[in-house]
Amino acid sequence: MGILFGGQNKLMKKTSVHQSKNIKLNMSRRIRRTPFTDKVEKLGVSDFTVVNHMLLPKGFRKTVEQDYWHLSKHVQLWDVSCQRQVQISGKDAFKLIQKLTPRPLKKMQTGKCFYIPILNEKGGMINDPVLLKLDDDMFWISIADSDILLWANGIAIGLGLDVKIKEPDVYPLAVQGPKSEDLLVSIFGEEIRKIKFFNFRIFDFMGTKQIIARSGYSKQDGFEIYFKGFEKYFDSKDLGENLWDTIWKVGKKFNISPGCPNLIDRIEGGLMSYGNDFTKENNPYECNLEKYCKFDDHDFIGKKALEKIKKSGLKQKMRGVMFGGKPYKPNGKLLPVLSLNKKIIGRITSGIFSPRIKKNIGLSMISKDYWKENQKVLVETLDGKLVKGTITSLPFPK
Ligand code: THG
Repeated sequence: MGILFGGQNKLMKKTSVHQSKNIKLNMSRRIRRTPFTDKVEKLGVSDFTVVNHMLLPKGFRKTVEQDYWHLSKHVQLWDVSCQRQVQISGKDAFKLIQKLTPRPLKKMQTGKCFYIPILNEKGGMINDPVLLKLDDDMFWISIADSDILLWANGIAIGLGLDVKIKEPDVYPLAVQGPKSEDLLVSIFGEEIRKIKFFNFRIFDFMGTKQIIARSGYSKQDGFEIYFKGFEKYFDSKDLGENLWDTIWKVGKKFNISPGCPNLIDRIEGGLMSYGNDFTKENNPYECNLEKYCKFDDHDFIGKKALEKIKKSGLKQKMRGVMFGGKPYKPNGKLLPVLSLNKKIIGRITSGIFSPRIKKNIGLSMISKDYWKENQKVLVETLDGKLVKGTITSLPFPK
């Protein structure tokens, strides 16, 4: 079990502390606000979390379920500025980025977004960002919650590469949901419809160039505006608030609401969260990311280790678990998953009741002998009861 669930056992004891109500997080300069934080506060944000040392709204005084139905029918505006960009430019920019990931990038064209694993030298996942190619010598890495700025800088120094690395003045704003396309067409014109999934185009906003991609941390249709501040003309907060207000005003006729990545939608869609569902203790195969790991073509950090892992085989893999019992309200505790003869075979790292599937659903690394679809399992719920469960593939079946 030590190998299987390294790191997570220790976590289990501590997590109940995270649930303590009435204890406030002390805000300081290290917990960065975004150009949109004032806006989400005015709209009644009820909780924040911190990602990449920056505030991320977690709720708006509605239930996750109300928010889920709204997202699936209308349009929402999310402050996902915490998806920080690591900008890598210069003569060796491509060389450095290709060194960071097992996914081949040779054929990547300007205007494309690629989901890429980033590994350490042991083949462990240290991030799963979206990479944007802005030009042959200019890339943004749109990171999950770990410090890739430092990692990339260290590697560039170590290899003596000719690159510039910085965190630009960019704050992604997600417009998600089935009405997001019509909403953005009303502001930026018909060209919005031409953006294909995981591609971006450049649009004008008040005389500034803004990147808009068709992407987002949701399985509904949606866009991400990589809002960029231009100090030359405005303070980035003024321009950002202007953009927010423009979307909000036009959004009214599309029934817009403020939102944030939705846990039900994310789990149903099988979108994993770095630091929650997987960590550096996990390799990309365990995370079902084998399609982004190619060996023939280039050298990358973690390559040797990954080859070894591939040869020796896997002990566990990320799976969906559907389970009964009372509608599960997540509280930070990891629910044990057991075989029918009561051996621990996994722990649910993200779980919630799905009103569409009408069952509890969760994500869990599952040990080898049990990870097949339709495998019957048991899940230990918060009150210590064992309930019946089934292993599913990801995303959860429609
Ligand atoms: N958007 C942007 N940056 C991000 C996220 C995001 N950085 C952090 C985090 N989210 C990265 N994680 C993911 C995980 C999955 C997806 C996007 C970001 C995703 N995957 C598609 C899927 O699984 O269907 C397709 C991937 C592909 O085709 O390459 O959308 O949300 N800017």
